[in-house]
Amino acid sequence: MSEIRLVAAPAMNIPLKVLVVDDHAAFRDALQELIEGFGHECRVARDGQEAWEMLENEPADVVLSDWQMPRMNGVELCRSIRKADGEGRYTYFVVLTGMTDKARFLRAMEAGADGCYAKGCDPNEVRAHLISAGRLVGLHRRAYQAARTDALTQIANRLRLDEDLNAVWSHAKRYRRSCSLAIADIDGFKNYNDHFGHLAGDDALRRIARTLRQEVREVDTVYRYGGEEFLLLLPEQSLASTKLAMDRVREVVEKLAIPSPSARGVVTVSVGVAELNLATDADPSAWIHRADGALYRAKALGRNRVEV
Ligand code: GH3
Ligand code: MG
Ligand code: MG
Ligand code: MG
Repeated sequence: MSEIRLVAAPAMNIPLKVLVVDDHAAFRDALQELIEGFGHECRVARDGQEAWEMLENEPADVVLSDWQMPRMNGVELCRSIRKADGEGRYTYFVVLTGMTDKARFLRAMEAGADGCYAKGCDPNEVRAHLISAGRLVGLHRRAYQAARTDALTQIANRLRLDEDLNAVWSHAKRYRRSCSLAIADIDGFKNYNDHFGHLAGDDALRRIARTLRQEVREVDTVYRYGGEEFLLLLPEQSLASTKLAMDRVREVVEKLAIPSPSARGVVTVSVGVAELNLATDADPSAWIHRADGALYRAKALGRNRVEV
């Protein structure tokens, strides 16, 4: 069984997007050259305000910032970044200052900095900051990913679904884009477990999850919705083409020929499909509810079929 590892490796060598912020041109350029020499991407900004505007267009993994600068100082920049850092992003922030008063170092840390050091261009010291940054940024990325992944099947989980549904919903509202949704439920799965045991059931779930993932487009997402229920989001896909796509998927699952105690002799799925309708769906759950209704009909009409 695959395990989700959150422990950071001793040294993270992931390439980082770095932003150096300093009103002193020579220092800025020297730092940039050094960082690029370590194999990271590095942009520069002349003050906090310029950095803030650059980060709005393209976030950075690491910011190395001077404290005293015109317009917006380093600690103000740090506070703004911390407010904007969403769940999916953590900006590692280091203040490099010419000031030597250690009480100030503490103030920078309290404002959200990950480190505050005397300004310098020592290659080993700069490299040390980047190792520390890579470790934390990597850890954050893995934790974020793990929180949105189903441990059994390694596909997207409910949390990811809730976030994506909200995103699809507002995108569709704003741009009048279409999207279809399918719910696939394994037929007679309780019986399967009772007959072959829970571990064999887990294997079947993993195989079906992998198959669904392989059979849809790159832009589609497959989620583990419930125990033996999978939800698929298919952007820009009409009801008719989703029905066709899911008919094919249903057939592929059947042809996996996973032996089953059911009358059909192999594991099958029933599928309900619904296209987003902004005129009638009050919220994403109304849309899911319609797909659920279609799934219920597929079950009632004999299973191993797709209904809309
Ligand atoms: P139907 O054709 O109407 O869908 O019948 P069903 O037996 O599939 O439906 P039911 O909802 O009664 O049973 C779902 C079963 O799925 C019961 C539960 O033990 C099994 N299940 C849910 N999650 C897991 C899991 O993580 N692993 C295993 N092995 N089984 C699971
Ligand atoms: Mg300065
Ligand atoms: Mg079910
Ligand atoms: Mg079922």
